[in-house]
Amino acid sequence: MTRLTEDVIWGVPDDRMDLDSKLLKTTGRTVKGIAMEAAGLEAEDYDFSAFRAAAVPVTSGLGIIGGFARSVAAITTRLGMPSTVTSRPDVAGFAEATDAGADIVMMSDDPLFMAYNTRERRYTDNSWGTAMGYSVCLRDAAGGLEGDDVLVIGAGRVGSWAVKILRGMGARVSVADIVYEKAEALIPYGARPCRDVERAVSENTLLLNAAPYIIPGEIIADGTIVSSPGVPHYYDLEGRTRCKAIIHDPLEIGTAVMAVNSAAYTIKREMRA
Ligand code: PYL
Repeated sequence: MTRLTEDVIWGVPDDRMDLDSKLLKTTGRTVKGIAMEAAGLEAEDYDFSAFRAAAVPVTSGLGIIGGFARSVAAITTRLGMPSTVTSRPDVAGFAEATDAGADIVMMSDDPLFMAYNTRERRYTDNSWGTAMGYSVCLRDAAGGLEGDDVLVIGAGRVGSWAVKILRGMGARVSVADIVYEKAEALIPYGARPCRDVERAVSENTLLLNAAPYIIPGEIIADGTIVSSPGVPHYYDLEGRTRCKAIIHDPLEIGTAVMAVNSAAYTIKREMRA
């Protein structure tokens, strides 16, 4: 998982990239719509105002990323969740969130970013959220994936989840990783490992790029749809010309999916009651 930097997420608090407009064009859904679909909430819309969210900065490991907690709180606010950033980090921040009655606590150290539902004592992690969100984006942009060939680039936590999720959507999944053994480890989940990523890219028009891999445009097939959570994110002019759609954001889709999925633990329990 590549660590974000302040300059990559600077525009998230004010929604500078206007992600909803971009996603509506390519997938027909807003961020919230993608998140609800990813969390298995059938409703067209949902009022999340009963879920109070708190983003807790965490100083462990490589420390706080400037603007990270503020970006997370802006994302949950855009979902309709009343959101705050705690004034203190770490355990004191978690205590502050708990005392304030937060229902969803968002916090990340270097290896794990979670949305913890305090009512259900369950969490959703960002790797799953990102993989699910970007798989839903690819499926919607492609008009369905049943029986279609999809190439997943990167067999890390996001790519590995994406392989399982895309297989669940009926896709025929190939996977490439700079460490071939990591791609091979996904064979039990029905994936076909590829040794030559450039050849695999040129032979596929549905890609999920979950690696810090900058794909040279000249190997991309015309009409390709790339669902691209990986950072750093860059497609050259040739790549942008050949692609039918390139779906990317640095943080929002994965964070929105995990927050909604975490709230859905409560929603689904109450539906069963
Ligand atoms: C969750 C992001 C998505 C991509 N890479 C992941 C990353 O950068 N993880 C580290 C996040 C550290 C946050 C820091 C803070 O500001 O609270 N501990």
